[in-house]
Amino acid sequence: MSKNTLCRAGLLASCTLFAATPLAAQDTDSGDTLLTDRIVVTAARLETQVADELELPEEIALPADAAAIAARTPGGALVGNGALSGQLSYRGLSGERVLGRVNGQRFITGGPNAMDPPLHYAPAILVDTIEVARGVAPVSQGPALAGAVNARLVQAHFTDSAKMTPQVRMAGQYRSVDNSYAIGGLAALANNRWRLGLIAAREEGDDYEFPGGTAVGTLFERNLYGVHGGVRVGEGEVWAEYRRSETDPSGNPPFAMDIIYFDTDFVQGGYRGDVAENVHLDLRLGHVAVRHLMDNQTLRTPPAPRARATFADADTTTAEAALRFGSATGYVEVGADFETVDKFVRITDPTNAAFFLDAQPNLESDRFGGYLQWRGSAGPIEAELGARLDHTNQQAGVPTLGSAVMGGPVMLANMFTAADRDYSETTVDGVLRAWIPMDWATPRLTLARKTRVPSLLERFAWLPTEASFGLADGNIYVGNLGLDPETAWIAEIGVDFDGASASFRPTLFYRRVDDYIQGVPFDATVGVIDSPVEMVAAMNGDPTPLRFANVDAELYGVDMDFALRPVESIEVSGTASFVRGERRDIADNLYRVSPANLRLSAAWQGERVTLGAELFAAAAQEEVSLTNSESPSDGYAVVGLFGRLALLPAVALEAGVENLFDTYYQPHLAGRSRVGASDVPTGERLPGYGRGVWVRMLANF
Ligand SMILES: [Cu+2]
Repeated sequence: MSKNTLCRAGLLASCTLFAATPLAAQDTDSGDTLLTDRIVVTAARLETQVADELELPEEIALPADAAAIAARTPGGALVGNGALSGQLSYRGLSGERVLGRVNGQRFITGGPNAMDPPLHYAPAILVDTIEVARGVAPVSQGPALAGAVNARLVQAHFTDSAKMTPQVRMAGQYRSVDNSYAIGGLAALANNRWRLGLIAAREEGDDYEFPGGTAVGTLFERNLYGVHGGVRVGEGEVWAEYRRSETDPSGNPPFAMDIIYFDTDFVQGGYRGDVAENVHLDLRLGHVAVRHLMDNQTLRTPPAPRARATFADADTTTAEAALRFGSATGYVEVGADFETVDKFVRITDPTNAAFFLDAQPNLESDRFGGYLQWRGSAGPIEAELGARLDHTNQQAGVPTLGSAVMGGPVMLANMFTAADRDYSETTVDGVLRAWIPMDWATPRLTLARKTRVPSLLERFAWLPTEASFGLADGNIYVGNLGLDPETAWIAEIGVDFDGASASFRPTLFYRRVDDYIQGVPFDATVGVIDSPVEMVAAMNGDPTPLRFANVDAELYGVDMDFALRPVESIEVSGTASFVRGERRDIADNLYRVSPANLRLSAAWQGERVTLGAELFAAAAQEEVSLTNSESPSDGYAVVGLFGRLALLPAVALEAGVENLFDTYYQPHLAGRSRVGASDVPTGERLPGYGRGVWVRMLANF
């Protein structure tokens, strides 16, 4: 039993709805899903020590951004950079330190400032479940320094009979606060041998309202469609899927530019299944191609005086193989994976064809990895133990500059071209998890060493720009060819208390990150413009640029989820999270670390009706980063109401009121607006959504 069991038993009544179909009977993206909190399928197989699954919350209006749903996990928080550009912060770390995947597929996002973080490609309206690794990810999931999240989109499932039957799943939502709608669904045909499904979603929203006006430049629009299928071959399945995501002009107020488009194709396929008695094989090939344009003219009001439009491409090809000997709870797994990445970013002036700069000139990264993972028991102790080795090569091409570009950037491009632009790193990761299952409590321990190779941006950003994978602190950054990989040493202890009418799962964690990569002052003479980098940065509005460098950091905290069911029809549940992040080499705090917070919901559940309220409260954050010029924030509390009505066994209506008291608040992790003509003053943190109503219809046949 876990919190989720309680939730899904009642509160998240969507499970009652969706459990009717043979969901998730076979969609193992890899062996690790067997270690997952997969309550919907069979309660007998829970291994909640490794990962949690979040279903779509019925307590809130579905945010377009699935990162906002993932952020409901204990230790989770949302880094807000735009309606479709949210990042999951997990235990104080975000960006590329948290691995994000869609349908188990790894890929590199396209925007140099992470306008498309991984979950950008998982419209909430199409999400089936979000799997969040508890604490650290198993080595089988590949490199992942500070956590891992995987969004699974709805898909067709095999049935028990030879007869082809249709599967239909539809959802639609209207939300008043941003006048947005989202519709999405699955139409599929399947039997016990074949499955074929089509998915599609469309979302559109206006600038949102807050107490005090309209947050201009926050509108969004996105379409996604795809096809997938599988056929049973022997004891396994051969499967394939293709998806295209098209984001249309969408605002990013904390950045200098807004999204004009993301046109992104996802393709992957493979085989998964038993190849012999107790031998499981998982093979997977994938490719993701991101094509992106952003500018500071189309949506920005008023448009920036100096027109800029930036094109960004990113391509990722992956190949993975895993062979498992043994059962789900006692095995040895050996795996190998390969990932190759190409990135290209060109900054242009739409009014002058002779002005352009290749800010990321054909950056390439190739990674080969291998791992060994064991799962078994020793007496009363259950354990998972794994180690992996990765070798990464990184290269950069030669930047091309238009003839209208002169002075400092030309000098920097020449210096970069003359430098060594070929690097390789070998990294070693290890994870040990152990737990002792008992009747009402499961004490658990995790020890891990996790690494992260510097990103292509952190290493090769030769041109000082604000591109920083979404830090949005207003600083101009420049790359550092000499960076070393980050190494995190992680320890956590916790206990899962599970009773019939209550569950409580606290975790205490410590993360020591050596060679933590963050911006530091470019040189010792801060503010004195005595280098080409400072000259170029000053011309672009920041005379005190930062360069990425290895520093030392540590994070510690405690978080938990809980659920209480004092009587059958009432459930109280929630999460509480606390984290501190500090530099170890100087007296400063880490940037964009969430303040202590509490989420508490209470629901009454009748035969066909559920009614409830949810409170989210966050403390003030005074522990801010001086290096990143971060400002403190105030505490706040917001309340929402929600309800659900089961109309038919397969159709439910959900509705609610968000921010009931129309509270003005500014989430600490929200970016600061740079839109001139908005009711949010320039430089202020974007406020949370004002009061609004929402209504949602869900159908599943
Ligand atoms: Cu962008």
